[in-house]
Amino acid sequence: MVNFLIFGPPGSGKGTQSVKLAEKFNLVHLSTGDMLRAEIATGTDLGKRMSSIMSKGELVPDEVVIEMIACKIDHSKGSAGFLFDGFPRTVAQTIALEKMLNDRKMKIDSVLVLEVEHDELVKRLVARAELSGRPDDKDPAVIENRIDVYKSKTEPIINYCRERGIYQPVNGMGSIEDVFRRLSKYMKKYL
Ligand code: B4P
Repeated sequence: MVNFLIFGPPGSGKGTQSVKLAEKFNLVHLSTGDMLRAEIATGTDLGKRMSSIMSKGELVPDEVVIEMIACKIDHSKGSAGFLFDGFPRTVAQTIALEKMLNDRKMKIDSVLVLEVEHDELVKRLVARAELSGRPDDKDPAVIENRIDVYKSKTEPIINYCRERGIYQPVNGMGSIEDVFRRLSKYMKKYL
């Protein structure tokens, strides 16, 4: 099994690319953002509690996403590996994921980090707001807060991964197809 993390600021294209990569390489795509939005859409107690946190652009508590992911890993069988999208988002989540995988005789093989300029991130999220109606895309102040939260809480994961030799920066600028080709090239080395 080969396991990848796709990583980058909000709007860097994690979700967009993960769908295409999971299909191409027969990976299970696990998006904590999608899982949380599904909880909100179906009106579960968890969804109700997480909705206000997400609409402000803050991160939901680590234990919530760690539990969701552990459950999904144990119920996903028969693929070439996992593609984690938007998880982990804190160093604590990264350590928990490593432990979860190690306990199951797996590991993180590569962390693909999409690098996109600030103005392009804002442009993409504002454009998505028109189509998705996502509350966290509608307000420019919330978009800026998400980018700040990424810098303070999520970016430190990069150093952690660099020390483990699993950090792979990828240029996330350009068309969806250009970025897809670049990511595919790195992933092919493992598959
Ligand atoms: P996520 O659902 O992970 O979403 P995201 O970071 O906003 O976006 P992503 O990078 O996936 O962008 P996308 O491909 O869609 O998180 C949402 C929220 O959930 C978080 O703020 C947090 O509250 C919560 N959450 C999720 N996981 C969590 C965790 N582990 N811990 C705590 N909280 C968590 O692309 C954006 C737009 O750009 C799309 O419209 C796309 O079409 C467009 N686009 C993509 N690539 C493009 C390209 N190359 N050119 C032009 N447009 C492009």
